[in-house]
Amino acid sequence: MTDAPATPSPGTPSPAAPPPAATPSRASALSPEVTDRTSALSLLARCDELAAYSTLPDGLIRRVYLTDEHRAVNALAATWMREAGMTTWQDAAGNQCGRLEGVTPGLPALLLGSHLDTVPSAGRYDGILGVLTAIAVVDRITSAGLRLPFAVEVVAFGDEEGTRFGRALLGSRALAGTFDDTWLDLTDENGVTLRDAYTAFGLDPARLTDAARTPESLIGYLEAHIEQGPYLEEASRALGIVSTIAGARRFAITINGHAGHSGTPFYRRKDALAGAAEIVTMIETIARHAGLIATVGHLEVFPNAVNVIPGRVELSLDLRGEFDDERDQTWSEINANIAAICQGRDLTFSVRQTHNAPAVVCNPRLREAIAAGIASTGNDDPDLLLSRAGHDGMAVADVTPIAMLFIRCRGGVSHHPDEHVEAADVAAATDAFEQAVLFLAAATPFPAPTAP
Ligand code: HGY
Ligand code: MN
Ligand code: MN
Repeated sequence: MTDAPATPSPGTPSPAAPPPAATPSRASALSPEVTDRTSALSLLARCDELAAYSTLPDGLIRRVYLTDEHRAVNALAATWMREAGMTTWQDAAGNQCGRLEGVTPGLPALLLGSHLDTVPSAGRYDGILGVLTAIAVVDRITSAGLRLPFAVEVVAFGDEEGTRFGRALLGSRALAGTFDDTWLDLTDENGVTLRDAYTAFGLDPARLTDAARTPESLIGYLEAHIEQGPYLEEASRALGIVSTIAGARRFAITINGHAGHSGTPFYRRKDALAGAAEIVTMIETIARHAGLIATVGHLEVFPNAVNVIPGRVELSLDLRGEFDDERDQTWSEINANIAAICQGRDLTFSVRQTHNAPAVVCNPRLREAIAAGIASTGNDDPDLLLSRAGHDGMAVADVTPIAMLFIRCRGGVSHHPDEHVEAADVAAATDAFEQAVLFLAAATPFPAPTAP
């Protein structure tokens, strides 16, 4: 599958070709074959094809980092990238990359991308549609014979969801150069370390830094993604622009009580689950009041028997907000209330932070490009939306400016097999994303021709 060096090498500069028109008429320039390959129906068919790579039976989708399914979807994405005129390689962290050179080889790149991994029982568009939209845009640029004043790269990230190792954004952190080597000791549900998983996948955990990009080699990152709303649907709009990606903190919280016989009277109990239940509703109340989002999505009860008082409960907390200081203030309040609830019930507790991603504000210039792209599809005055979901862009923002295009999805439903997008919205998104790239191209000076 790897058919090019891990890092694209700048070739010999060739004389600059004449710059393309700022807004070329794509429709007239594309061959029918490419028009078909980059149509909404083709993109949706590719989503269906990728959905088949899953570890779950009965058509359910679960595809996680550094597995056979990951390898297979990378290979498929690489094939489509090459068909679109890109050279391809899998980077040192297992991200599948493709590159279309600009007017001269070796120019800084505009990255387009999203992720190919999924949560358990996932939909087929979260992340995946963004990768396919990016490939389609490059396909159209290649087919129209355009040479841009920058290279365009597509990155299909291997891990955004963090489903396998409990830590999100591993692929995009590696690309941004912010991968922390202590994460190599993380384990999956079978006790396999991330270090061993890299080795089994054919990657060298000691060479992860090879995946890191430099700010100088990039001009920005654009990502198209289903909205996971339902704000676009409620506003009857197909497309929107992301203002900020909410910052998220995640915690593993353990409540300790005392297990015992279910005949024990209430006044003698230290019931960890009763305390946890109070904590879950307290978290909801505080987060609602603060205007933030909080989710307790994972709960384990020990020993988990019908006639035994729960002696220990482990629960997760995912807390998100637009402003980091508000979110941190809310966490302090939640933490103080956990302490008060535990004290009132004679329980003890411990907290471990498992994830901390600051909120990321999208870059105004790149946002303007997305707005121009949306306007070109006739969807004027698009909504500016806070993304409550996390995205690869959060990590990529550490190395280059980012912006995002949101695509309406039915009912805002995501992380569920019912995830659904309309073909007309996918068509509009592909056109808008293409025009956003061309808008940036028109606004970027061409490199001075190099003397032969
Ligand atoms: O958890 C999230 O927000 C994202 O879907 N990974
Ligand atoms: Mn997701
Ligand atoms: Mn996603």
